[in-house]
Amino acid sequence: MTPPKKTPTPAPGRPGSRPPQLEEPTTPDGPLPPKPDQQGAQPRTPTGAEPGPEHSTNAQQGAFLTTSQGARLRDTDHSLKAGRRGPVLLQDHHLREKITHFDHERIPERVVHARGAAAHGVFEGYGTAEPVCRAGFLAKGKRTEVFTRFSTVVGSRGSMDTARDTRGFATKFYTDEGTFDLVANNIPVFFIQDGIKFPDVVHAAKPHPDREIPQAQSAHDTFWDFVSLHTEAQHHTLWFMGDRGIPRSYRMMEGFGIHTFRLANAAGETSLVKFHWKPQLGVHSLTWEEAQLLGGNDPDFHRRDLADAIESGAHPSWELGIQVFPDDEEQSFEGIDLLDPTKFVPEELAPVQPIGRLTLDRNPSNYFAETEQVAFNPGHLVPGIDVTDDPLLQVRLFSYVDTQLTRLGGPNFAQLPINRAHAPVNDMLRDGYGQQGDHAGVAPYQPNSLDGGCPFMAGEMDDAFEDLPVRVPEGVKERELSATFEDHFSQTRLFWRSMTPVEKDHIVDAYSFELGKCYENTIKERQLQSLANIDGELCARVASALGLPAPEPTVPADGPEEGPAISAPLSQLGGSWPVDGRKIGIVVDPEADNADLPALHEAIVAASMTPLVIAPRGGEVAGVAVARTLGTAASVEVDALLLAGNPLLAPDSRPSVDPKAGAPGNGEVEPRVGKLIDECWRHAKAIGAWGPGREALEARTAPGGAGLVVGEDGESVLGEIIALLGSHRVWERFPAGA
Ligand code: HDE
Repeated sequence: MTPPKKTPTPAPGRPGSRPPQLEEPTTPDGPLPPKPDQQGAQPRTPTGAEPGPEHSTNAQQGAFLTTSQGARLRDTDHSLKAGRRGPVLLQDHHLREKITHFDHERIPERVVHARGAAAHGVFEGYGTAEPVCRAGFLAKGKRTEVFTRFSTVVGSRGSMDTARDTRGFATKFYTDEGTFDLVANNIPVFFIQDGIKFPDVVHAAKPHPDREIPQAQSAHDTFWDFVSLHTEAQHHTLWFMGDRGIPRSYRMMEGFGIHTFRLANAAGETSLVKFHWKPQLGVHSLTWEEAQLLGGNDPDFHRRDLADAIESGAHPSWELGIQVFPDDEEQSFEGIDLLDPTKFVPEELAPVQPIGRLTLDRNPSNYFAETEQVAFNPGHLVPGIDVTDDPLLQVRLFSYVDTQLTRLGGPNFAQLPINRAHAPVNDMLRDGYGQQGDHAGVAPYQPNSLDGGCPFMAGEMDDAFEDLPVRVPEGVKERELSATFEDHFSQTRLFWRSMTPVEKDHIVDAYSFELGKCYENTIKERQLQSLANIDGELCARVASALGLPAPEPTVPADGPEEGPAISAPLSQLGGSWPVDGRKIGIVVDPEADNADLPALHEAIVAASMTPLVIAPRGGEVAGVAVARTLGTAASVEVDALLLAGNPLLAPDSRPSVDPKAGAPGNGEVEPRVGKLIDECWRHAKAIGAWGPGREALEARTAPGGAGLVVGEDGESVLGEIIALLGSHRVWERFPAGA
């Protein structure tokens, strides 16, 4: 028999053959060192800023593409075939490995809080918590690495950032004594009082099960059906019908632990506390129209805002504070049941005492590895911090690990780099899917003698976590809540009454929109009954918008029995705040004299803000890069607008732009510039103008209108614009004013 003939190997470089062989830079003996970009230098950041410090050591080692077993590859573009035009061979390991892995790239999204954005940072303790808490990370000057993930609740992973919703604010503190997770929201009260109802409220808020619409919305029948049937949900709902449901930025949100927690000091004395995050930049929101426009214009608005701010060096920061209450048997304070998560404690009754500062200063280098795989759990506690019997918190203590077992594919997700404790871990947990550890020893059980008794139990002096010896209240087993949970309206009323006129207008508009999107009149009528029980004026205004009669209240319209009639910190208006990370649009006319533009650009950067130069076409104007053309610019992207020129005031001499935009005659404002001005005016943003920009401003706005700054040059206008930005918006421009 003659052996079969070998198919001749095609010569390198011939058309249709394998690509030419790459020349090896070195012939290494050991594993190749990581490439510069694998050591963390990522030149791929949008602004070319300095990259994050490290990548996981077990990813992307060496300079060559390899299989997952480390065999170097010469071709990843062609499958192995029986002849160039023949079938693909099953023996092609690289092909099968590449496709199989790809087939399994997606993991289940979070059942709630699926859409999020996160950042690394540092927490520095003030030492002021020492009298009530022994946790080491709160000690004066102690710095602890953290990872914070912000999220919407209802929408799925690809939904828009600016939906009206509650926001998650979860922080992982990698402390020396183990990881502490503060898994908080941007609203201090919750929909339900007992965790057993969580699936109900979430099913009601998620898209309808038949058509799977609407996405990331509460403006639909099932949500309002649930809310109107469960009066305990009214308080939380009012908060997110308010401006807090559409934050301007994750950087400008408060955070609340909601539940009451129990702290213990070094002497073992306990206190009850509520955790608060206070943003250095103040609490600010979008207008509803901005939120809706952004949904189409930039669905990633909050994600982009956080990453851009951190990358530009405007590192967002929050103060952590606590309200402290005595830990007595009642577990209530000034008539407020501290175990009821639908209640908050007004700051007038218990001031928020600062205990440390969080600063987010580094963007994740890989979204999936970090932001998607991070696993928070309110049960991750450290010595000195413990839970209470809040029936919502108690259920959460079960839910997080349970969901993560499915979401992260098994019980070893604590070994993922983002979830690894920074304290030494010696847990005797073994095996399971995705096990990363190569554990030594033969005795992962206690007690043992074969591993020398290791690991040891901590002694009294070894700073171990301690379950605080709290008295359990006596009673019989029953499916009931305490009678002190029954009042659902008085704090809801307190919130409404604490709003300024303009905030009340926004709330009325929000209810009118949301209920107006419902089909069932019975649901609207039932919700109006709850609004009547909150406040007559609120009910009458929403009823009028819906064209329905306003019902009479069925409960007395009292405020809370104790405490203030109005709580000032609930309103977002007032005060002046830093403008770090704000975006300033500058409309320029490339044909005009733009000699001052570089200096203006620099002045904006020096004020920790980002300038966006807007011109008819891309390229540069006076050496400054055009960030947006008139085709890509959107008013909702900027916090203030500067008009240095109006690009098409004299269209005859200008390069042609989109003909659909219309052709303005001499003296007319270019339509897209006009739209920018109109929207900024409507959204109560500061607008400044000089030179030919003044004509555009005067043509589109009321002369002498609030928040309009006209000057000789950009720099003089900028100063006033920054002052106006400090209060976020020109509130007087809304009909109700401040
Ligand atoms: Fe959550 N929640 N939750 N939650 N929650 C989750 O855990 C749950 C509640 C909060 O960025 C899930 O890993 C129950 C209150 C945040 O990864 C899940 C109840 C507060 C995040 C879960 C609540 C929160 C979650 C989904 C009622 C504010 C996002 C994925 C008893 C104090 C964390 C996951 C992140 C995520 C359950 C109520 C905050 C299913 C059962 C109240 C910020 O385990």
